[in-house]
Amino acid sequence: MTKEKAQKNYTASNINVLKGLEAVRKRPAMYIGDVSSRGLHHLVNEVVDNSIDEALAGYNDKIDISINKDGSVTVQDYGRGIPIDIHPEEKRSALEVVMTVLHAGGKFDKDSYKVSGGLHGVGVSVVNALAEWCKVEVNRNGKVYFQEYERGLPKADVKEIGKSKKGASGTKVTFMPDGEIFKTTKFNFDTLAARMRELAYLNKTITISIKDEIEDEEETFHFKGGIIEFVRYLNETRQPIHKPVYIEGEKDNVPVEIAFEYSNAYSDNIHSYVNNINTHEGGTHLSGFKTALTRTLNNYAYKNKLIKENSKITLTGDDFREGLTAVISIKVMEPQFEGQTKTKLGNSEVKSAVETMVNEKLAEYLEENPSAGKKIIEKCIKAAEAREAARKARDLVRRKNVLDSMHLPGKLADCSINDPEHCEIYIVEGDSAGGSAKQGRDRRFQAILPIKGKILNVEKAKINKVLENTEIKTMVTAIGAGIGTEFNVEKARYGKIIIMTDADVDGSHIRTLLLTFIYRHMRELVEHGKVYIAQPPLYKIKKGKEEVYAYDDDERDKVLKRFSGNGKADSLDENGIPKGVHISRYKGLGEMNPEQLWDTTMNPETRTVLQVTVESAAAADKIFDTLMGDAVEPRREFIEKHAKYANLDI
Ligand code: 28F
Repeated sequence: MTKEKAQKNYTASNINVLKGLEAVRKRPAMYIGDVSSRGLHHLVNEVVDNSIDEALAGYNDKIDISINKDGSVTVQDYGRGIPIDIHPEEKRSALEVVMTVLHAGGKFDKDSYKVSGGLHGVGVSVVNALAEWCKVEVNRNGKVYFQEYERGLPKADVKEIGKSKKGASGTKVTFMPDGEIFKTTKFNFDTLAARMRELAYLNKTITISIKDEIEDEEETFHFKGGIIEFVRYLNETRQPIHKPVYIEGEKDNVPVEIAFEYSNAYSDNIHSYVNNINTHEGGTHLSGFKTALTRTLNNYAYKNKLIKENSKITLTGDDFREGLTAVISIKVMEPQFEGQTKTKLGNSEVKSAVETMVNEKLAEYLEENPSAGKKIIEKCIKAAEAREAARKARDLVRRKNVLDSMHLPGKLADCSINDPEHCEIYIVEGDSAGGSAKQGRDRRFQAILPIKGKILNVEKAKINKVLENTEIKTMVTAIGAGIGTEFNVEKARYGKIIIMTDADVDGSHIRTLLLTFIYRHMRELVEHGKVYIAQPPLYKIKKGKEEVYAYDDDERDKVLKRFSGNGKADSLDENGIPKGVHISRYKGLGEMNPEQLWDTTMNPETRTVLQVTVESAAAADKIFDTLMGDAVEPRREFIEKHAKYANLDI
């Protein structure tokens, strides 16, 4: 290449970098999903994915993450370090290319270097573009290299800044998320830690440490047993009926790893992953697994006469999954993600790969472990019997028209318009709060359903008991989309289901019960983002004619500060409250009159509602199990750890 031509290329790639940066900063959501807290945390995952890839390539077994005092985040690995040599076409360091060129991964990626990769799999240059500043340090060839960027643009060329410690190599990236882009730039330790725990389970060779220099928290994750330990962890609150089954192998270029265990629970709990990404919506790998499970267990049951030839019972796929906790983790070179949230695997060749492998290895396992096999089949037969009993119970109630939305419950104050997209239902705890809500609402599009106290804990009840429960029947009828396997989200009579309970411990318990019910029996509502938690204020602060509501202690303190003329000491009373200021604490929704309830909690123009997401179904499921299951110890630990929030953040 002549010098002139190289020069030209260099300019051309500079222009491409600028164009790329502009595109990312103009439409960040296109690259990272959104600019809320979720998108913010996605930045860290994106960087960590690079370190995971380096681990999967066999060169890294440790990742350190820290939330720094200034609010920035550092991710460090001990892999080979990003190459720093000059890229012949681009005429600049490969490091600079990786950090600034969109989809640089793909450029080098002939041998598919990248296996891991976030949901959006966009690469670290996107993180760089959305960072106020970013610094990268590479240990390689015994030297330390450094480059720094502002909003994605290098401040100078890559430079050598010293010698590595003996034998040290790796990559360290520190970035400050850009406040001009993100609605919030505060990282949450628990959110990051949950993902790191999951990654550590899925990649058993890696040790991931995470610390928070602001909140002074620290955790290290390393699981020698990988997804076997993951399954045990998910089943911590249940009673397993056998030791986890582990299947591993590669078929048609698809590495497959599966661990599962049956417990005494009634629901199934299957988590599937492709390239470390949670495929919430399932896909071909999951259907391959399910098909093989049903077929192999069925064959085994008949072959070993565990089901009598003349038995009236036929086992369905659902019966073979009752009480099943499973983790499926596969790697696919070119995954096709489909579905509403792009978390459904579409690659058709994967189904038969997984199916064939599970058929083979599960049959082998059952031959070698007949006592586990027998217990599993007995459990599935019980499930079939219970299903039959539930069907009868359902037929009975249906005949009485109890679950029929033609007969809406008397307690429901329905809205007047008939367009689910624009209608919402408030499920309110207690008749008195229900009364306020009925008077305060906008009756055109807001429906109110008061429910009484603690509803049935569905985690501990069989499906026919669930269906007999009055409060639950009322909810099912009001929402109008059925229940369980017959649930159809398209029939839902409301676009938003908003749970409104008191801001105290009882309220939070009731909220958890309601969420458990919805999560277990109307999960699609959550998956479609239709479930919300109302956020009533905790305080009303009054000074003269001005009345302000505060939704948490921070906000209360800010208002108090403002009311005190920003902290002049002489204007405070003996409790530290500014003179002439009156604070009242709301405990129950019932303490607010209808107008206040509308202003603070129900008016769509001014309220905040928390959307319930299945961001990490594993984490959510864990919380439900911990709070709802039989095991007392984990529940106590959980409550102690989270007591200061006394609510459920999912
Ligand atoms: C804290 C974030 O980004 N770690 C990374 C590597 C290692 C290589 C690499 C990364 C191949 C040719 C571009 C090294 N030596 N942590 C990280 N570690 N990227 S990112 O290569 C990327 C492409 O240039 C690496 C040999 N092959 C690959």
